[in-house]
Amino acid sequence: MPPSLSDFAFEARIAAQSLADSLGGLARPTVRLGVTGLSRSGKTVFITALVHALLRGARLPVFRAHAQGRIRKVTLEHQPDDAVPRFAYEDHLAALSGPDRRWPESTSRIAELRLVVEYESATSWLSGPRTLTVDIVDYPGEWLLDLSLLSKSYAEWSRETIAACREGARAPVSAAFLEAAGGLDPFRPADEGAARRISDLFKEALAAARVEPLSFSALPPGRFLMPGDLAGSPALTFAPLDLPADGAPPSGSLAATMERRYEAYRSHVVRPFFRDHFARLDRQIVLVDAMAALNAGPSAVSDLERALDDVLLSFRTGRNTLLSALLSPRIDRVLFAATKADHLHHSSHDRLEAVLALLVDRARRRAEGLGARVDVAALASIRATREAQVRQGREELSAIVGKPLAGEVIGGESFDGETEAAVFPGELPQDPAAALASAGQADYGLRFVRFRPPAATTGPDGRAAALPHIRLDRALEFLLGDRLT
Ligand SMILES: Nc1nc2c(ncn2[C@@H]2O[C@H](COP(=O)(O)OP(=O)(O)O)[C@@H](O)[C@H]2O)c(=O)[nH]1
Ligand SMILES: [Mg+2]
Repeated sequence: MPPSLSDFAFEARIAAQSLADSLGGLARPTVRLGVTGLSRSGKTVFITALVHALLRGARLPVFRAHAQGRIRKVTLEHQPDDAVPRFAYEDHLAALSGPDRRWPESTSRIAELRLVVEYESATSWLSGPRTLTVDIVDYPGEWLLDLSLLSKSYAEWSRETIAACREGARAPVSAAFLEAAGGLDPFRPADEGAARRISDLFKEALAAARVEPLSFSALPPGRFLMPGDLAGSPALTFAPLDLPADGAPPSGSLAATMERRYEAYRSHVVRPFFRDHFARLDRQIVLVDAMAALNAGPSAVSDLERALDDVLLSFRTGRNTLLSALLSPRIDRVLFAATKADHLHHSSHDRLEAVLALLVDRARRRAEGLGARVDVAALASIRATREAQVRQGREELSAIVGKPLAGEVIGGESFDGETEAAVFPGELPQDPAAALASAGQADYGLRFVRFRPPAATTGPDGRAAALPHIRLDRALEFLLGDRLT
């Protein structure tokens, strides 16, 4: 599609915002760090753990500024954007470190938190302490995948989406929607009830494809799964239709209504998110529940790969548009992180990292061609397990030990949330390609149990002590290290 006048106006606003941000950044060095990932990928836990580790001075050997003792003080400050909810750090930490050790409540909105890091420069001891302001922006990955809609007309999106619904594993969960869509004539007028019904069926089909056992990732429109504050509005009440190959929809027809709403969704939901939040990020971490996709099987894996590809594509959209290209590129580092690595024995952590590297390989080469640094890591923001060797007959097996959440079932035994269990999580194959190829096979043997957060310990001052993690310091070094030299 050729750029329209409104595209230029849109880019001009992004450019103006970018300029305002960078002028502000001159006065006070600031990094806007985006934390994203699909629902349940671990964003809330990651941010809580990261902030806690910095505030409490956890063990972070790979995070150099910290390991070298150059970080003097870290404080929370008022965030710059009054219209964005504050990330409820204190509440989430209280849940994790309270007496009943719960994982934080899940959230479906954007949130922001400002950290101020006072540090000593590694190079010039004379210049005195410096400060780096870190604005953390937590937003649903579902919304990020919406950026692919900006370059698609309603007709194109309809065609693609209907085709995807008919395909393979998604067909059964899309059956009710497809049947209802097949019974509608898109070029005939339709009432609001019919529009709502077909939209609801479409949303149900998306939701069913997202969860186990399918675990698909790339399912825009993102607000259909994560509506934020917009649930029920007309901009969220549309669906793809099986459109005739040619001819514009007559005015007043169902297709015309759907097209108008699709446009409203793009202009009132996708573009403002892109302009006000996404285009202003400097650094980005994308959390990926790679193990869920591996468990679900090959179509979930290839869908995850496509989603990751789309994610990196949107970073390019952010940097290469006409006017923003005149300003310095914004996102210059992207870290893809496979979360919940504490579900695997440490012998598999590097293998998990290799699997993720393979998944983002294509997208990564493209992004690097554009000057952004891309890295991958397998981490656990909070480590809920420890490792043990367990003898079974004559074999020594590597197990992980933790308290399964109440209601979890292992081998027919149901857990109460208080009893410890040793779990044999299975091993990822050494060759990442083999891991992807064998995804979802029964003999593959990856088994996951949800564990309770680790026992809370309190420091001498009575406050929650540092939480155990896996490679959180690596993520910090990649995302912030160069800004603290
Ligand atoms: N064992 C373990 N579980 C985690 C970790 N991070 C997240 N989880 C689990 O994943 C769930 C979803 O995490 P959350 O941060 O709320 O995901 P969000 O929807 O992306 O914000 C949590 O309730 C935990 O059960 C981790 O580091 N270790
Ligand atoms: Mg969350």
